[in-house]
Amino acid sequence: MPGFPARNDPTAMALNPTDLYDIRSLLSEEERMIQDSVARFTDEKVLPIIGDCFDQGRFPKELIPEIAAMGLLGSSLPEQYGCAGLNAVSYGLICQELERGDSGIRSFVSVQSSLCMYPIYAYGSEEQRLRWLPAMARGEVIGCFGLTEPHGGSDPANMKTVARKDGDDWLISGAKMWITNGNLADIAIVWAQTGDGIQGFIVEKGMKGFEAHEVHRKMSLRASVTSALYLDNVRVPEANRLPNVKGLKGPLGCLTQARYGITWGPIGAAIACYTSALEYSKERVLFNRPIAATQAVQLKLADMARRITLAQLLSLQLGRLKDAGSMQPAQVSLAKWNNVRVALDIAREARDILGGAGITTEHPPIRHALNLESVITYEGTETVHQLVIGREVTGINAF
Ligand code: TGC
Ligand code: FAD
Repeated sequence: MPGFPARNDPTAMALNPTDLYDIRSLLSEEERMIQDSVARFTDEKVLPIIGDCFDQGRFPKELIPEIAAMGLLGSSLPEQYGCAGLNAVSYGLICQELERGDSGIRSFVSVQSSLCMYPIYAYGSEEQRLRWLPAMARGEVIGCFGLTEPHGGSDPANMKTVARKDGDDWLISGAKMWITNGNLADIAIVWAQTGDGIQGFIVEKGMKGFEAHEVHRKMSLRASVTSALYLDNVRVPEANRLPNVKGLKGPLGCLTQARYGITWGPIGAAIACYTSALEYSKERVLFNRPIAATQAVQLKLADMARRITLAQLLSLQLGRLKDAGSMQPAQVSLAKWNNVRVALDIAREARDILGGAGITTEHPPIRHALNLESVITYEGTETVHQLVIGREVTGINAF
């Protein structure tokens, strides 16, 4: 900074402000390549339009073909279903780089990949996999996931949606609320009570009695489609029931996949906010010095860098555990809780460093802060994840 003393030791190699621990060196060459290509996509295709999309309340669906062509839909599923067969760390890096653009873009990919393609892959018949997965990987069929209901999402065991057997078919009735991609989707994975536990069904757009209504007036995730789903005696053939799972562990198993990705995504949002505040603070001159030269602002920036570094290490270790096949749901809960909280706090602090300029979508922090208000609620609220950890360490269920 001209006119201001720099580091004490000018010969020391400068660290990368967004990767103080050189965590990138822990990635394989393939993982780095994937991160770089998604980062380029975010820089070139997402960032130039996303502020306007957020202002207009519009999901940029024109990006879907390129997202699909890059192999980002169902990226961890096997190549025999038209997917990229990447490891868990690569999926995490994809989420991180997409959410550096906007949580809405990462949400779209999370839902398609972890909440729709994953259950078809993990719980579906071979016929269902072959019918849906390749087309979903190509982005030609879009999915959504209906678990939450209007009376309370934290306790899905208490769902009211029912599926009754009627000859060779099922009749499904109920309502689902806050469903990402709802009005975009060609199919919905709908979870319903049956006489034999909770089961999953592939409900297709156009089936009689099935409607999606978009949620308006959102102040968060404005560049994402959120809907209510209504099912009034929708006739669904037995061929659309996911045959290989029964009980709440079905939907919760999908959530573990999606929550894993969500531990990474908000790191991207946090990096975007921190970088924005860092750059702004070096330019903004008050009381005859850049605000970056004040101790108060440096404390905030240093704390952001610390928290981002810890979140990165947490997700990377989680990813390595997942790739080794030993990741536990409670470990995912801890990282989802920590990393979303870190990102939300960083977004709010970055917004503050930008002063009045921080309240417009010309700069990313307010958009990320508003988005992260959803991210901290969906896929299990912060409280739910805290109680999962509480249950894990005490052995007592406090829900
Ligand atoms: P509980 O008795 O704990 O478990 C019932 C069965 O499920 C198994 N299980 C899990 N399996 C896989 N992954 C997990 N995370 C699991 N957690 C539990 C468990 O072993 C048991 O299996 P079994 O064989 O013994 O029957 O169930 P509970 O009723 O006590 O509930 C626990 C609680 C509160 C943690 C759970 O209900 C919960 O996670 N609630 C939050 C619901 C939630 O997260 N909803 C998210 C909806 S989808 C969404 O938000 C998408 S946003 C996407 C986007 O836009 O990016
Ligand atoms: P509630 O469950 O009613 O919770 C209200 C409050 O009570 C929260 O603060 C909660 O932490 C607290 N609480 C709950 N239990 C306890 C307890 N035992 N002790 C103390 N406090 C407690 N769902 C889907 O199925 N599919 C989707 O695609 C999807 N996308 C979403 C997109 C957006 C933008 C949003 C906002 C939500 C989405 N959801 C989706 C729903 C989301 O998962 C739920 O909002 C979430 O699970 C919480 O449910 P709820 O909103 O009904 O809140």
